[in-house]
Amino acid sequence: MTPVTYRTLTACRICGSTDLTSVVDLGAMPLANAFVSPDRAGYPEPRYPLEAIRCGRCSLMQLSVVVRPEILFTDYAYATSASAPAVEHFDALAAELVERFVLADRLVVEIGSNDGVLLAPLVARGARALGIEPAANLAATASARSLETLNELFSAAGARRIAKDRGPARLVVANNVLAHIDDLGEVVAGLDALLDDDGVFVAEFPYVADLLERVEYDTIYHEHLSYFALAPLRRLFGSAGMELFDVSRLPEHGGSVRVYVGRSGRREVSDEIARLIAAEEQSGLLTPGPYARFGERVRRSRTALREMLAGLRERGARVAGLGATAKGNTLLNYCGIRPDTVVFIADSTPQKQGRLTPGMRIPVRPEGAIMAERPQYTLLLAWNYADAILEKFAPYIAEGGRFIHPVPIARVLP
Ligand code: JHZ
Repeated sequence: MTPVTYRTLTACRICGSTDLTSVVDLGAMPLANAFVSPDRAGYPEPRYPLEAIRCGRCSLMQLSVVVRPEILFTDYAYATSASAPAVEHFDALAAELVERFVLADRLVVEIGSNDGVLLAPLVARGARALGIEPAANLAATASARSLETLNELFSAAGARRIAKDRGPARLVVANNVLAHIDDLGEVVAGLDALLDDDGVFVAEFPYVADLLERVEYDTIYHEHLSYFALAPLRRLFGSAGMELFDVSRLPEHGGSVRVYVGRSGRREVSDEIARLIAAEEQSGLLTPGPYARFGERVRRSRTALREMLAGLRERGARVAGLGATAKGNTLLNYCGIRPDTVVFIADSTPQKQGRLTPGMRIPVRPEGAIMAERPQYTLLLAWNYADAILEKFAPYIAEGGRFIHPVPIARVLP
């Protein structure tokens, strides 16, 4: 019997409606973080449908299929600490959370704690931080840094066990994780079991309004099951006796939102919640319009990038890439960009180096390869870090090197 690797969505993950319509179909794609070791290069890799759909009732954009989390997350190539700006971001977040929610000596649980990038500054500031991380390689990295990490997927049963063993948590935090979880009801039940009466849940996730506006179609991949606006999330927590009490917009990952959630009625609710939801309503984000236009804008973006790269090839220019990102793999596969066009991709993550990108099979090399080889152009696959990367690669730019920023429409930097 063939093992079940994915399921097709039949109803909206938040409101249960079966009124689901296609937003954009990116075709059959390999998994965005499934980097291939060279000895496996001769073997084809599994592909899964990659299509975003929209719920006609609550407007949640989501994927039409759910790949089993064990396939995606047991061994995970993305290590947050490989990106210096992310380390700074989470250090600042730890400082804010410890001060605002008085976390010294309190239990803080992080869902999807990766290599401990947030656990470390939380512990340094006196919190009792515990990570939950399904990837064995990352949980081991964090544990080696003396950051206590449970190697498992977050579940309501696991949350009850933690609360029983260690007492309730003052804070549960989940960054770039909510979008990855199929059963959001299970998350809410876990939070209910784990948080103390005044406990807070803080989550960051890419904001669908920014994704649509800036044509960040490459951030669509199998790990990202949901593309949240605030309105559907308010509905999710509201149905479980919890409420959003604060929100902020962030520049991270092309535009993100950070929400603060507590038990209903326990904390003063910021006007920002109503303001952002009103903005979502006024901009049409909760209507079909922006989603219907998105597909055409994605196809135009692909054409512009392909034409730019074809022109460079004709002129004999050498092009490399920077950032062997998950989104880069959506972009490369959707645009059909192969090693004859982008000869290698440089990346600071040791686990990605020496491997080939999924699907297009472009070799990943250490970051130093850009300065050593000096390709005339470098495709910026980690465009979310454009400022930091342009600064870091100032010597490359000074010698005539240029970056290509691929979305919304390919352009050359600086
Ligand atoms: P980055 C990840 O997506 C995966 P990715 C995940 N599923 C998710 O939800 C999103 O983040 C939000 C490298 N790099 O952050 C390091 C350099 O080489 O854009 C990383 O491999 N030099 C959890 O993979 C990659 O680029 C540098 O100077 O799309 C960045 O990956 C910098 C700054 C980064 O996320």
